[in-house]
Amino acid sequence: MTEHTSTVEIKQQAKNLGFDLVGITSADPIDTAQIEHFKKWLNAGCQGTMNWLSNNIEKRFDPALLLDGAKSVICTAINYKPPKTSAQIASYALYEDYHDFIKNKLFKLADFLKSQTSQDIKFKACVDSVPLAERALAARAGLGFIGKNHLLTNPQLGSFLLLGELITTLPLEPDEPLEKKDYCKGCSKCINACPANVFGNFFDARKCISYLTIEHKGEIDKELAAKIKPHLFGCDACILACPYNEKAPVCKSEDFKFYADRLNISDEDEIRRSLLDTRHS
Ligand code: B12
Repeated sequence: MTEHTSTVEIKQQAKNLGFDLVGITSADPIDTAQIEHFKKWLNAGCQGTMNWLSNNIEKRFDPALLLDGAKSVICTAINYKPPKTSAQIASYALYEDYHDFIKNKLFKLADFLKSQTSQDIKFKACVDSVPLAERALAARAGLGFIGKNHLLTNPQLGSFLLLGELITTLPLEPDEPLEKKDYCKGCSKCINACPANVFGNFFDARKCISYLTIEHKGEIDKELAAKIKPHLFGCDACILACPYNEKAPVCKSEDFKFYADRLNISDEDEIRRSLLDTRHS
């Protein structure tokens, strides 16, 4: 495999493996402005009790600190728009655990790359729990834009997208980000739909129902607690309000197991017991 020649095949292989979107970016650090944004967000305390977000902070901004000699990041996304949504459970949790599901596909993509070259190439597969600025990299790789709801949104596929990255020492031709324009022009539906008013200068995770029902450990403020019902695990309000998701296609993956019975769970303890092991530690 020669430098900058085989990205078409890599992308085809990624599509064959079931990824809906794939794009390539360099392993260079993310923009300084985004690094500053993240640090200010932490300083403002918006991470709440998710203390793990301030660990390994430099790695989060620089893929080469996660993999020695990293040259490229292959960014992927899986469309998980469900056939039906639940008012109680975030849509991603209606499926099998996406971390392992996506990681296995990334490992298969790495095997394909290894089979194409005699070079000794290295990889690191990242899905959610690795300290890496996934949305910033996906935007740089051309997968979509960052919407007002802070979600990586693709103009055709919307924002029911789960991200995964393969960092590699292989040098690859990078893709361009999407054309720079205001993709959310004139629309504030996500901001207005948020039951907890999280959108301001920063995304205030401390108020986010997803944070309160999945990540937060400890007492919940009474005023916030009143806003949580009917949500039991996560919240999709800012996703469901987005017009890009109205016309987006439903998840077409046959191997991403969808648990239709979770649409009908009525017992709070049952749902929390069965889903809480998917949260970060
Ligand atoms: C912590 C976390 C949370 C927290 C905090 C959310 C938040 N907005 O920060 C909580 C628990 C609340 C949460 C909730 C959800 N999460 Co979450 N979460 C993460 C995690 C682990 C880190 C996010 C982070 O760095 N936050 C810090 C803030 C400062 O980051 P930020 O606002 O995104 O800003 C960064 C970039 O977007 C960029 N940036 C900012 N502005 C702009 C503007 C432009 C133009 C550009 C190019 C870049 C850019 O710079 C910043 C620095 O990196 C990521 C996985 C990962 N490793 O990245 C998943 C992740 C963001 N979550 C994900 C999901 C699916 C969700 C939920 C939809 C789950 C649910 N239904 O309950 C909600 C959505 C909430 C929302 N609207 O953001 C997906 C999002 C996929 C997507 N399409 O964007 C991710 C990427 C996991 C994955 N691998 O798929 N999450």
